[in-house]
Amino acid sequence: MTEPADRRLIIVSNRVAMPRKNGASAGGLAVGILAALKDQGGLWFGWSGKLTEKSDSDVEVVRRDNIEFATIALNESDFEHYYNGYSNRVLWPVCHYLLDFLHFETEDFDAYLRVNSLFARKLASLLQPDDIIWVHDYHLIPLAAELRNAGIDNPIGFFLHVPFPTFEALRAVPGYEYLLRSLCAYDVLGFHTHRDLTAFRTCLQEPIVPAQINGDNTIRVSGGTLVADVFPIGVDVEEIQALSVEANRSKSVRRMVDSLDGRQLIIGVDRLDYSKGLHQRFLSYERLLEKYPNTQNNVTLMQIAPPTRVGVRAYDEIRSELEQDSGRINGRFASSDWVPIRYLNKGISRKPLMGFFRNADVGLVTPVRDGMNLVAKEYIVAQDPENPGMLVLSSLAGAACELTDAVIVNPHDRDSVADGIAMAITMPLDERRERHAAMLKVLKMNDITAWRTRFVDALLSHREAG
Ligand code: ADQ
Repeated sequence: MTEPADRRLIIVSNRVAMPRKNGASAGGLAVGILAALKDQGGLWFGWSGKLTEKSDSDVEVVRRDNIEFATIALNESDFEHYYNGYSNRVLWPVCHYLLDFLHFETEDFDAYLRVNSLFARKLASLLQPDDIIWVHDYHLIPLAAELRNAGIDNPIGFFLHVPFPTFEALRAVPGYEYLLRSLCAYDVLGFHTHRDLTAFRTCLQEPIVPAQINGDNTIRVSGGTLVADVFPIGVDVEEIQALSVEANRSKSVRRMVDSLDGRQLIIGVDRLDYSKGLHQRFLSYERLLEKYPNTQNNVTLMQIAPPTRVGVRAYDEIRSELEQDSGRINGRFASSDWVPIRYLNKGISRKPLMGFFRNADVGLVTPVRDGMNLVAKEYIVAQDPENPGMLVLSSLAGAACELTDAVIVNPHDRDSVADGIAMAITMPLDERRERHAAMLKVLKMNDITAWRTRFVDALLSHREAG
């Protein structure tokens, strides 16, 4: 067999994110993929971010160091229906168990199929026989089946960055039977946690997808055998540690620290998304200020949340809701020299971000549901091990399965979150050090390289065995 390092790794995702000069990329998938491709190199295929009136567009290929970026433009109307429609108004809310946000239109599903078939056609023209194909996320579930139809026999794996819903939630999705069958066309399926894997397995039911689930993580379906396993995504530990130390000396980070005037800093960093529990987070912070009056004028919450999916109504609404929340809480508690919430509605570059993490006494990560949550992991890695801050983490984030030494809270319970923050800001140094060391150990063992190599190895060994 050709060694994995000699075989070209092809990553496919909805959007290809070219590395930016300042390193700002507010999206876990892009951050994870770029870090995973950095060592091994390869080709990253997907949408360029450009829209066109044409139904077809040529592939543009650009090389940066050891990575080739191959992109296509998408038809404007197809994009609206495939991306904003079926992907983000159906699959995203259901995968996050937020069924109230589900909005289905047949034309959205049709466009989802059309775009997947376009992706397969364009990608097929770039492939070589030894390539290993790794498809990412819910936008591209039908891609393997489309590639197989086009005669592609290469190993194809799929990684889901969001949670996999239980059957009772999944069956609310029009087209779910088709999605399940499509998933079974992959050689390897990867999930963040055992909960997701179990949920997927329980969806394989007669008569939709008759399957035999074996003890070794293989599943026998009518078309053959696939592997479904847990591959929790990690972070680039060395890079984050180096950036956070470097950033700590930078002017922008020093200015931010000076402006706190000795107050403790609580930091939240999320894409502006209803799954991230930002409204509930602001209310929990308000609860902290009420319940623990000595925190008034002694803590500052800095929430960084750049808008995403602009134009999708639910996303526009959450933005104005948060503006109202922060305005009201600041109006209620602010004094002439203190503002309780600093709310930044924009992305910031990676380096100062890691510096902000290092100087924050609390990392507040309270999604109402999250596949993993890389911010939680980045926050831990960016800490000074001699005097680390403490992570307050939602039990509903995938990261809570690994980061069991964080202060775990229920994001729907304001008292639970407020008490968790109070506990974190008063935690003795010894306990903080111990908890931090335990979490860092887990993150070092399963860093971004381990994630990539485990997945690619699983893909290759499954094909060898088959
Ligand atoms: P996301 O939902 O985008 O990812 P997350 O895992 O937290 O969430 O990743 C966000 C990334 O973007 C982090 O690297 C963070 O530092 C960066 N980021 C966020 N806000 C930023 C800002 N304001 N400025 C700069 N950078 C910002 C999806 C899933 C997650 C899963 C990841 C990876 O929803 O559950 O963990 O993919 O699989």
